[in-house]
Amino acid sequence: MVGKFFQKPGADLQDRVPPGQHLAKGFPVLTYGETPSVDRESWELKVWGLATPKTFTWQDLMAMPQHEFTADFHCVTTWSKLDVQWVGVKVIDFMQQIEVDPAASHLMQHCYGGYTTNIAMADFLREENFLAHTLFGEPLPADHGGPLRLVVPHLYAWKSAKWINGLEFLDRMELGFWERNGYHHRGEPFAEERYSSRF
Ligand SMILES: Nc1nc2c(c(=O)[nH]1)N[C@H]1C(S)=C(S)[C@@H](COP(=O)(O)O)O[C@H]1N2
Ligand SMILES: [Mo]
Repeated sequence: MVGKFFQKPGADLQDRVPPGQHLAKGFPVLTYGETPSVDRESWELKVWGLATPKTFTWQDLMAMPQHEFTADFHCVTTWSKLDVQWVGVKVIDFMQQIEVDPAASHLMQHCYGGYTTNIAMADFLREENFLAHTLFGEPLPADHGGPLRLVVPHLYAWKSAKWINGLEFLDRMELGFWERNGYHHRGEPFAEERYSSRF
């Protein structure tokens, strides 16, 4: 898929672009279904399952430490975008605000609109993961997941839930939307974990 909107990475960038990926010139939008419309005033993020249930409002999120992040973004449909600039809250800082049962090994990300995606605790609790509300200096546009999305740079971007509104802590792996439809349960781009071997 090399053409007007994609280019092959130059030699200098090759170690940053996973196998089988091409650089996108813009920042494509990839959504299954409609873009939900959620305003910051009514937005909520809930945690449940193997965690003490708690609901966060926009104000709660803004009171947490804010950081700038620059991260590469890899969609399994073979486009990557390098150096995406975000502002948001580190997952590890967010986790300070909740109480999770030590038996929790996995979680399910839930979204406005019904999308889900699973992730192991070890992949979720990484220093470089964050909840983003700003993209290239502007409020995160609705089609990119605004008001708030998760960003997990070390996995394919289908693990980065847009319009996130729930974290369900689990003591086993359950499969989310794309994972039930043939995609890999983990999705590490440099290992090309694209599809599930069960299909
Ligand atoms: N809620 C929700 N989150 C989602 C998706 C989706 O369809 N719904 N698509 C995923 C996929 S496949 C990708 S590649 C990225 C795309 O993010 P973008 O549209 O900001 O480029 O979001 C991920 N998060
Ligand atoms: Mo994707």
